Amino acid sequence: MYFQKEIETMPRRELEELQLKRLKWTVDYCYNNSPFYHERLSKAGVTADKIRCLSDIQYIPVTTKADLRDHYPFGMLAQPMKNIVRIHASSGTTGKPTVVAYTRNDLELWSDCVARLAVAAGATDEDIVQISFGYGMFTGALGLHYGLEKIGASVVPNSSGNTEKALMFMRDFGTTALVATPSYALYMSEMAKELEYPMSDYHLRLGLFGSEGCTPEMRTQIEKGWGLFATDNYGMSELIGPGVSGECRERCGLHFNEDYFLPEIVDPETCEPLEKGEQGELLVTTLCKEGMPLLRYRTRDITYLDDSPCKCGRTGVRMGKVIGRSDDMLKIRGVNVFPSEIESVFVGMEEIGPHYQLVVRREGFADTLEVRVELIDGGLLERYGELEQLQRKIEHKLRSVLGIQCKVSLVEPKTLQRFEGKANRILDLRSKS
Ligand code: DLL
Repeated sequence: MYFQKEIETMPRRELEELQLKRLKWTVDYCYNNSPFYHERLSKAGVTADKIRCLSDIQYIPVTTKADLRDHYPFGMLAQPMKNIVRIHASSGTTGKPTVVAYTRNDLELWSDCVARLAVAAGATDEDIVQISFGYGMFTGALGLHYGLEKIGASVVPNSSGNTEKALMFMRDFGTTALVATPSYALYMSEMAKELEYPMSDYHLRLGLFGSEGCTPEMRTQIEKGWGLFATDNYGMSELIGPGVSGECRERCGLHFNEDYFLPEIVDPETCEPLEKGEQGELLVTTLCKEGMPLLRYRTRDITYLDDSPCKCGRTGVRMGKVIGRSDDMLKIRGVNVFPSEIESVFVGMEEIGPHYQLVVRREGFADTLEVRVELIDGGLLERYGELEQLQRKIEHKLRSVLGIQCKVSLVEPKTLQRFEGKANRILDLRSKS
């Protein structure tokens, strides 16, 4: 099932022609409508005429989050405020948030993108979908909301928080699909099990999860907990919000909405393009956006692209799971560590659950990493021999994957923090020591 079959299954050559036409349009549009890009492009000597093929995109300078911050709040806009119909902001925790503004056409293309990923994941107009992202400046909730309404699903704008009430609606409404971060979906299933209602009172069959990464193990746990089929979708506020890419039922990568977003993979240090299929930082150029177009935006997300055919028939290039962010990457004793590498160590270990926390300290001149992991069975804490054996096993595995020594602390079930939005599992105490 497709939402816009013609676009979603467009032969790649045709799609690339369309991208080139739209890239030229965007460069021209930015030059003429955005004072920020007018200056950038003039300095770089780039006009639409200089773009003769897609790889000519390399002539265009990259745009960074710092550019957005420096022009906070509206300095990146390419339309007067009277044409802007919605404003969102990123969910960052430090400094000024980054702002994104939409024209009416932008909202239309946004909901099309989300509708595509929802249909690709298996959502239909028969679904009752509960949105458990926080409504507000965050793009997640309203993004999914309008996309799902567009396909005719019954949308329940429940928001995040007040989990017991959300679970009550789920039981009473017969909710069939859940929109949330994977960590919140997991937390909700834990809570559902603690309530007096049997799990047969819930009817979830589909999960549209995104906004943060999720290991295969965690996904399995969410699927088992709810008895649903989980899919992943990716996006970021600056680019539009959710709807940049999403998984189909084959779940072998996230199909990019390439008619609207042009992806590139570059070396995060040099911004030089990498070979096809290589892992690096994702840069994205918006191809039709009017309110706040972005040229070669540095997402900081590390992933790869795969344009091999997909069984579902969609031709949009597939993006691998985000393995981490080049700026959220932890640097410990000179070694780059991505939380997802640590998670991969936990996969297949029955004794531990998916909840963990990383504590980084500075002791003397050296950084130390403590990995706190929740046990499934708290009884193990009494069985010292077994506990120590497990701890050693994890430490050993971490050492071989990360190349550094770290300390593992196994803690009681349900003692680590749970999250209603994106999980924040890193506690970096280095600046405080
Ligand atoms: O998280 C937009 C979104 C909302 C996407 C709902 C999907 C669903 P921001 O708050 O600006 O926007 O955060 C963007 O979150 O650069 C990634 O690092 C991370 N991220 C988003 N989706 C995924 C995903 C929204 N599926 C940042 N897997 C991005 C891994 C993700 N990381």
